[in-house]
Amino acid sequence: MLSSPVRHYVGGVFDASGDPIPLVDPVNGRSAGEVPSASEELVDRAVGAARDALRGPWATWSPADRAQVLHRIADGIERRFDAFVAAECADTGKPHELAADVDIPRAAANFRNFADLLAGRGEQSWHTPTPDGRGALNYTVRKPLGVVAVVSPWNLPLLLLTWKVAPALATGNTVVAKPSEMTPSTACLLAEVIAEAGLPAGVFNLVHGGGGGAAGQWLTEHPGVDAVAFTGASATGTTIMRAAAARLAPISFELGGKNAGVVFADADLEKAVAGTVRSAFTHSGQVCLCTERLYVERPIFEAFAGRLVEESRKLRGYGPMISAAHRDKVIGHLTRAATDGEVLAGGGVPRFGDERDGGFFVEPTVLTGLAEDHPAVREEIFGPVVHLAPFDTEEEVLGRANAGPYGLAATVWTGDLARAHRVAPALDVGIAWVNTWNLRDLRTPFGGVKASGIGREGGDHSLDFFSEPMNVCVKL
Ligand code: NAD
Ligand code: 6OD
Repeated sequence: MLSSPVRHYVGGVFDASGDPIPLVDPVNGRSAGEVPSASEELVDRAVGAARDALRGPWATWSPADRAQVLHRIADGIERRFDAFVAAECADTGKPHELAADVDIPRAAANFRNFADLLAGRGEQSWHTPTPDGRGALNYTVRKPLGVVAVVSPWNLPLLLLTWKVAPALATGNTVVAKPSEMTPSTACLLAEVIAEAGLPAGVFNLVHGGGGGAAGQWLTEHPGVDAVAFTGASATGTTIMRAAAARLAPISFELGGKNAGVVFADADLEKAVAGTVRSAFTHSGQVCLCTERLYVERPIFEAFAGRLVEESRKLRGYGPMISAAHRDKVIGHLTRAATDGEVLAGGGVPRFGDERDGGFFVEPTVLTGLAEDHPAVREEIFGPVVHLAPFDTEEEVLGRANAGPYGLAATVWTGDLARAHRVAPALDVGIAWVNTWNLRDLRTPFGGVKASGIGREGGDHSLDFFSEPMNVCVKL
């Protein structure tokens, strides 16, 4: 929970101006305060503050100085750990252990990871022969892009915001961040931590508000913004890309998915079931990496489906959808799926007999029997829903898994090592997990193909995106 109202942070000053947008507690549907909507003038001021800060003392900070401040920010998050966890749970309704075990530790780890990586980054040089025999020395320096806009979604609010803010600061940029209007609180706490960590005023700025026709649009269209790092829906990516194209600003996009899983008959059935419970139902399916369609080799289809249904019915303590509108969208998919196919488990709104009946919950749901072009099999649902289908051959399942507009992540469950190495790289995705799901090493490339994203984040990929190499050639 926040001890003060949700505030913007511009040029080193906190500010709660702007028309209020109501916040709703997704657990019970009750009012949960409000978030101020930044005016266009405030967004302009935030970009101006970020531009000014590029010419201030920040420009003289060495990579080691920047690494130190990133560690101080991580320390600050850890010091106020409980407040961050409470704020993330209040905004999203997610279970306490999810925020405490994943979101908030990962936010601190994001800062430490990029601080540590800075220490290992070198510059390249070449000795170049010249006709006079004396040669030339070429060397590259990496420069920040300038003012970076970071626009982030509601599902993993602090994790995804810091995943971009940390490398942007590590490479010497200044930042204007805009979190989702539904989940502003941890970003606000982060601004407090950043202020305490001693970053010069204007290096990190935070504005709140909506997307189209509001802060998100004004920020991404702003001529003073040099690059846009965005995580969110693919359709929003198209809009932002158009805005960035007008001034040829670089973009980094992490977008939607319709992730497939493949379970071969030689897999360890119990591990595949347990892994699928995690991959389909973590955060009630509101993680971009969640498995929404699962192909199971025919000889084990019935056994696998039976066990998955059993385990999904045992799930307790799961969180709600982020909003009534999102719950209604998910339920709309389930209603249509029930007519066109079969609901093996869940399929509706649970009844708890307590305040949660006013919230936005959906039962963990297992579907089967839908055609590959059915909306519930083709479109991103972003809820606790997985569709099971049998398959017969490796070639066939690769064709089905690789169909459709998205290509973010996939899982493969098999006991055959050669098959694992054959199938995983043949999947049309940015990230494939074999016999696990969402096991992360922050140095590895993260991102999607097709409508799931543009560019890669993680490790050097992020540091490369947020900086530009420049070559200096010195005649000797
Ligand atoms: P969204 O695209 O609606 O919103 C994301 C952010 O963009 C919010 O801050 C929003 O205010 C802003 N925004 C919306 N319209 C805008 C516009 N016209 N101009 C500028 N900014 C705008 O997405 P969401 O509903 O918050 O998040 C869910 C989506 O995000 C899902 O599709 C999910 O798959 C995707 N996602 C992807 C990843 C990934 O790593 N690939 C991670 C998390 C979420
Ligand atoms: O783990 C990550 O780095 C990451 N970007 C996760 C994204 C999850 C999407 O909801």
